[in-house]
Amino acid sequence: MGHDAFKNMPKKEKTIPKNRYLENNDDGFNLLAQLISAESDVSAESEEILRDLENMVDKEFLELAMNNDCPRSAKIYSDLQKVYEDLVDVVNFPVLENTFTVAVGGGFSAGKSRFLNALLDEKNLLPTDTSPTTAIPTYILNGEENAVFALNQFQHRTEIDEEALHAISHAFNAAYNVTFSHILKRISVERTSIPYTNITFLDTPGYSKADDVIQRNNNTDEHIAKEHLRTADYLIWLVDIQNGTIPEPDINFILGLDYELEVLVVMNKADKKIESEVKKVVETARKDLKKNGIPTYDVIGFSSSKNIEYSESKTVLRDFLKK
Ligand SMILES: Nc1nc2c(ncn2[C@@H]2O[C@H](COP(=O)(O)OP(=O)(O)OP(=O)(O)O)[C@@H](O)[C@H]2O)c(=O)[nH]1
Ligand SMILES: [Mg+2]
Repeated sequence: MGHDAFKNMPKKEKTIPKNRYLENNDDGFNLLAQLISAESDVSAESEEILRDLENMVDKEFLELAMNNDCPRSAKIYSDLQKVYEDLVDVVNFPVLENTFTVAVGGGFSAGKSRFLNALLDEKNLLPTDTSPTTAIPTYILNGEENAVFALNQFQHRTEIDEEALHAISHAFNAAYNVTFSHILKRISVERTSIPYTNITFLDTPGYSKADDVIQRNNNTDEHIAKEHLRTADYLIWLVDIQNGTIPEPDINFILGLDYELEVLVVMNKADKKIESEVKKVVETARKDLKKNGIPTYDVIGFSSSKNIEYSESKTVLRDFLKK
C-alpha cells in the first residue's frame, strides 16, 4: 500500500485520546511501516540454532517419517512444531523463562488494563478506555531501563515509544481501519519501577468483544487471549462487579482454558457499589464458581480507580503475588 493511499483513507468519527500516531497520518503510517519491517535483533548464533532446528523438524523428521511407516508421525510432527515455536519464544523473550507469568484475563472493559496500572502503581502505563482497547497481549516486567518492545508476526522485535504503546490499541483500528493483531504478536513493557522482579504480568485483550474486522480471520481477540492465557503460570480473572456475579460466558471461557491451578477472581469497579453489595456479589460469585467446578484461590472486590481491595484481610492480592 502506497503512502498516499494510506493518507487518503477515510477516518471513522470517534473520540480518541491525543496521540500523534492517531492524529497524524504520517506518524501513524511510519509506525506501521516500522513494525512490519523490523529487522531481527536476535544474535547470528541463535538464528543459526533456530534454523538448524527448523530444518530438523521440517525436513529431516518429515523425510524420516515418510520412509518409515509410523502411524503417529502426524501427531509427533505437530508436537515438534509446537516445541520449535516455544524455542523461538525463548530466544526472543528469554526473561519469560526465568520469571512467573501472572496473567490478567476477563471480558472486554472489565478493567484489566486499569487494574494492572493500579497494581503496578503507574496510572498511565497501559491504555484504558470504555471502548475495546487492548489489541495485543502486553507483557510487563521489571527492567534495567524503561523500554517498550513490539514483536511482529515474523518474530522481529522493534523498540517503540510510550506514545506508540498507547496508539497500538483498538483506537488505531478506529482511526485508520488497520488492525494490529495481524502484525504484532506481543508487546513487552520493561519498567525500572516494577517491584516484583520474579513476575512478568500479562495484560490480554478482552475475550468477549466482536470486532468485525478481525473476526474474519482466526485472529479474534478471543483466540489471542486464549493462546496467551494458556501459557500463564497464574491467572487473575477480572469481572465488572456490575454483572452481579461471574457471567456464564466467563465460566465457559475459563473452563475452556484447561487451567489447572487456582484462579484469583477479582470483582472490579467495586467503587460503583456500596460495601454490603460488594460482599453479596463476591459471595454469589464464589458459589457460582464452586458450582461450575472452577478451582478458585479466592474472590475479592477491588476498585482499580481507587486502588482498594475489598476483602476481610485486605491482603489477598498481595498474598497471591507473594506466593
Ligand atoms: N469506576 C471504575 N472504573 C473502572 C475501574 N476499572 C476500570 N474502569 C474503567 O472501565 C473502563 C475499561 O477499563 P480498561 O482497563 O480499559 O478495561 P480492559 O478490561 O482492559 O478493556 P479491554 O482492553 O478493552 O478488554 C475504563 O473506562 C476504565 O477507566 C474501577 O475499578 N472503577
Ligand atoms: Mg485493556
